Amino acid sequence: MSKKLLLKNAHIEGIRYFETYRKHGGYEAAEKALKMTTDAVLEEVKTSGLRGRGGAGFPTGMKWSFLAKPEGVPRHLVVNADESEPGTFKDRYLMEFLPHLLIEGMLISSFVLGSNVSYIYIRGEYSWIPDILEEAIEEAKAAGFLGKNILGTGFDCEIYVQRGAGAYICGEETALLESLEGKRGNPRLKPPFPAIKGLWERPTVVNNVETIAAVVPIIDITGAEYAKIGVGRSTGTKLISACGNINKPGVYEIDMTITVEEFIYSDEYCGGIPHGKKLKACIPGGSSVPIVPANLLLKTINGEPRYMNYESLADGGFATGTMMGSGGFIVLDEDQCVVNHTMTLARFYNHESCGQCTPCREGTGWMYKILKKIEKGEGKMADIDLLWDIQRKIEGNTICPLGDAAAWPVAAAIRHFRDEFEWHVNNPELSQTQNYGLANY
Ligand code: L3W
Repeated sequence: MSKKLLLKNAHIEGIRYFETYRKHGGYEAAEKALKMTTDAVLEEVKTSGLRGRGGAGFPTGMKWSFLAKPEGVPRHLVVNADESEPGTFKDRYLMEFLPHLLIEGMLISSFVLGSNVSYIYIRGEYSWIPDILEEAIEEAKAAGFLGKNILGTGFDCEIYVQRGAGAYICGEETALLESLEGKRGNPRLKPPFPAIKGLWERPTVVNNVETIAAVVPIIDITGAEYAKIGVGRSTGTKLISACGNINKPGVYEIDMTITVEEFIYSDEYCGGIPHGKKLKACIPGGSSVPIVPANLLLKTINGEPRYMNYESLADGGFATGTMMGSGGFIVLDEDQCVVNHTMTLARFYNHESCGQCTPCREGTGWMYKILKKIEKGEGKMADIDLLWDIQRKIEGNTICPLGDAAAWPVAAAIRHFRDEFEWHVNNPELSQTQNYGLANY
């Protein structure tokens, strides 16, 4: 059974409220941290090996140590709660059920970073959550854990919640900052990174909700103990939002030593595939990461079991591996059609492209049109090669990773499931009424 650090108290009735949260040890990590020096707390986070939980897996302690500290310039912590990646819904769970865990993590992180004004930027579609967060902020303030001179340390901190307006691109950190400044959410060129020039050109750390929440158990049990959980550079626990063709969709906290097979089939997690169907493929890290067929999902190319961690999921590179990403675990059974699935994603990325970069603006629409044609049985073999060519010309040629995110699912689908694309081309009549999965198993 995986160790629980973030969700250990999630089942307690009323844990959303300050009084109950406090009764179960809430804000004790903040009390401990605010008695330490900021350098000592930073050291704990570095020792923990915590990596960004939003998708990139960048070491959190290293990001914090990059924060510029020019004299007299305010610095900010911005929590990225714009969770819009298809298949990803773990931050929603944390904010809805454990808002004080996020607020406490923000207090500790703001203290280390010297941020007196910190923000939560939340996707507009999570329309009911800002009220929950604002209520928690008010409660924390009333108890002296936010506001002026917190716990008599002389440290001041305010937290504000800002709602987005429904654009996926605003989950990209620089687009998020543009939006937070009141502008259209177009990504900025990096460098300079936000740690140097972020919100209103001030040094800013942008971290995912789960990353900041994880700071609480790190301080609680110490960075060294946190680093003992998991394996290699995949330390601590990770939230996985599991969906698709599984018996028990939901949010699971795993330590990163379990195998993919155990995660899909064990009753503790996904509980297997409904109606005894066969596993066809999985996208383990949210829609942006490459789809992997069952044979490469359960085992690596060397025949080793594949584990639910950053390194094992990526083993073999894009040719045979995938990515941990945001932990949005999407399972496809034998009845699903990869062409149809890829087309749906292509439509999403085309709709969400901000339009700044030509390869993404034009390429995502072009890919969607070709995929639609193939899926309807109106495609030619040459269209499959054209699709491959277009995705290659998008990848790496855009300001932000949305271009890559649109290209990778197409590349992986063609690489691993070319036979399905060819089936649609070779069976135009069947394509109009059936999908590949149902017709071939
Ligand atoms: C200072 C340097 N800071 C890097 C910082 C940088 C950022 C972090 C990671 O994309 C991925 C994307 C999606 N000095 C620095 C530095 N940093 N070098 O480190 O940076 P980067 O560029 O590797 O990634 P990113 O731009 O943050 C995120 C993938 O995640 N993804 C996304 C899922 C989306 C959600 C969602 O909707 N919530 O989870 C899923 O896989 O494709 O590749 O902070 O500033 N020298």
